[in-house]
Amino acid sequence: MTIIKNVIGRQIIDSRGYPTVEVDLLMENGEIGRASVPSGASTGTFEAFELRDGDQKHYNGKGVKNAIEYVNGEIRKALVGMDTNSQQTIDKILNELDGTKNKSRLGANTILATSIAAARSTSKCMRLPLFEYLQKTPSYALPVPLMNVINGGRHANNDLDVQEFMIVPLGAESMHDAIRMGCEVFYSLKNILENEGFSTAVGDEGGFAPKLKSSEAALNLMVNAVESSGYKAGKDICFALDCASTEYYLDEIYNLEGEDLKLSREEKVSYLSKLCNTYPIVSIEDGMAEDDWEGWTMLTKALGGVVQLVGDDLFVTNYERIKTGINKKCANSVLIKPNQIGTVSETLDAIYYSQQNELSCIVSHRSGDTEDTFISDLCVGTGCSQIKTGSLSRSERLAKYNQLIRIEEALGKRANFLGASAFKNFKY
Ligand code: 2PG
Ligand code: MG
Repeated sequence: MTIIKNVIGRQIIDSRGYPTVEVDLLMENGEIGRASVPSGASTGTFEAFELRDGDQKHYNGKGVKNAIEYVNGEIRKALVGMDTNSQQTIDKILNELDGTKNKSRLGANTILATSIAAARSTSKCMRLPLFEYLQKTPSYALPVPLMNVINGGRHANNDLDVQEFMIVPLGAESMHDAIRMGCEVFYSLKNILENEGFSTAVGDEGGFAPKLKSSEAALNLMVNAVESSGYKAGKDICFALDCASTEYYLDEIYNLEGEDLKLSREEKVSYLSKLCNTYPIVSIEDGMAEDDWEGWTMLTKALGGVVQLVGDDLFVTNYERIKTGINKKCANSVLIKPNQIGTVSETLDAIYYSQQNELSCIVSHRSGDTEDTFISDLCVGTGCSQIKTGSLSRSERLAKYNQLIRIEEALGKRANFLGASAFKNFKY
């Protein structure tokens, strides 16, 4: 029932206009499982390898024709006739075919697209919704969304050093209610920006990208937007940041050019503590750089009891790095990006290992993304308490929110929107 008849790879275009890999698995019973993969801009050094052609005459070197050749050649040969029923077996075959530690021969993009296509085809053949197929134990938890309404860093053409300023509608009653609240704040923020003479053009993740100079300026606008939508900042809606600190860390100094600040790791901890004391911030991602373990330990000691501290570039969805983080008492939460590690099975391993060790998990998109909604099903299926999938504009972001609305509808009365309980281990 779950036997692969054919494997077809093609080059499609992501939300930044860059090529990416899409794979169709055609099953013996006529079902098709399709998947396409995203791509980051502020990537961590320790992420699995993304294969690009490097041919400058073709999409400025960003093409993925070699990846597609692997799908239509080696991978097709290895997978046709295989049963996708065991995701682990499929992923093992793909990893063995690649033969490297960081998927540098076939590319994590090539492998992940195939791996997700296998999960999707199996769920279709089994007539199960994808989130249910991915479940280890029944979970009806719907995640709190972290919605990136102001874009900075590598995702926007402005001076904001912090990459993402997110609203967290933890006071909502349901997923669709959280999305409505997010949209309403997004409209208010647009009005405020217009009235104050700022641009309302959006960045890579669909949040506004005004030419602001400091984190405080962005957070002040967010407080205004929340309150003018009729919500209480700190009660109905809290805030989250992705500092993407690796991007401006050099020689043990955090260089916040937009704010004209050069901070030591101690000063960076104080900078973040001050923001947390002034604004209702419940979560800070990559507050320190990927190789500044000492800074991470320091930050966790200072804020770990009250704020969710999320490792993205630090952990790169990699079991080994998460384990190191636990030993060094760094962070208390893990960002989960399937393309950082490159297969569905290894993504599930990272999630379950983190959950067993009481680290919260946030499933995340990438700044270059497609209409694929796998992460929404992954998040619900694994009971991760939060999802990060951009702002309330740009269809590649909304596709994930819309899928969560459908999942909530399918679950009906069983659906349990986590709300504030997602942050129960922290100050909130
Ligand atoms: C991040 C991501 C997604 P990118 O840093 O968390 O928001 O950005 O995909 O560019 O790495
Ligand atoms: Mg990040």
